Amino acid sequence: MFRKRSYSVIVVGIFLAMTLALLFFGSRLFTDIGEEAHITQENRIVVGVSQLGSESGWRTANTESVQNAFTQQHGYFLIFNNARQKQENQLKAIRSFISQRVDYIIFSPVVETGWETVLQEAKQAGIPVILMDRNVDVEDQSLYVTCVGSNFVEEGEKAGHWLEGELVRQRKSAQPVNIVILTGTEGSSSQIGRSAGFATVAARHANWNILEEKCAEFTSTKGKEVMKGFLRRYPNIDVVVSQNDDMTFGAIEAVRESGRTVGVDGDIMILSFDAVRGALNMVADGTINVDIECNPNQGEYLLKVIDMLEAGETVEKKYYVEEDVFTIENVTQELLQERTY
Ligand code: GYE
Repeated sequence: MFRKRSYSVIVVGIFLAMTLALLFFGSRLFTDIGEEAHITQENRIVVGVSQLGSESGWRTANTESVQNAFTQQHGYFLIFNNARQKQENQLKAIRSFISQRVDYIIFSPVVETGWETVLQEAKQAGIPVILMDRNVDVEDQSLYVTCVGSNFVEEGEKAGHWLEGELVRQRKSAQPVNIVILTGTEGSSSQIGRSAGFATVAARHANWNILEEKCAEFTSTKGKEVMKGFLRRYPNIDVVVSQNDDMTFGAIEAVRESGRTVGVDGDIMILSFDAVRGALNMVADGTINVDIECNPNQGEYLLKVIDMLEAGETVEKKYYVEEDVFTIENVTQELLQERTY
């Protein structure tokens, strides 16, 4: 009898505990996730950032810049998502930001097309969208407020202009020059712009033979693989244009393994983009001929833009970050030491 009673007390106890747990956690579950975000961050500005991936050193620096900008001390609550190179993941992240009713959506679009519907949804929800790094190709420009990033066409032209000057300097501007191009993620603003910019300069030179242009996805592994293919197909490459430093690192390995040399005193000229510290070291020692800088420190620019929007000011449709061109002449020890990425 005694035993039976204690057994039923335990059963009732467990039942009560489970009911209480259900009530507590259930109510939390049914709370709108958005409200939860709004409760936890009180007066802070809630920013949802969809980063496209972590394919390169540049991207890592860009992510750090954003995370250092949208901090609690600066008055922000940051919801960060890494899309791992997939547009569908970015679409999911943006939709979740909308349902969480964030104050701003910031994203770096992996490619330019395919954003209309989701941007329309953000607009209907009244959430301003700011593009970072890359751009979108949409007819309705009101679908985003502004874009903070680089002038990729100009970067491509800078590479072309540098090559023009260098060939004159080497008294080679009249002889055939064989060029291969490693391009970044197909359909991304950085790929489209850099290709177009370089192509306009190349079109002015009948002696520039572009042997092949091939996508290596902005990664070192792919850069090496694609470069190996180029070297197999073309025995007489003079110039490699590589649309980011990571691909350049891979390409240099491939050239060296083939028994040829690179850089200022080498067989093959290397033109790169980004100018991360590892690459600048290679500019300083003559391995890379020129590096067209692409500035990943966009966090501070984004902070300024949001400050303006919060103050009710009108913002420009595009803000370009400051960028330089580096060769062995202007990469100083001081610059290398100061470089944070
Ligand atoms: O050059 C590359 C990165 O869009 C500017 O993307 C960016 C490019 C950058 O992965 O390294």
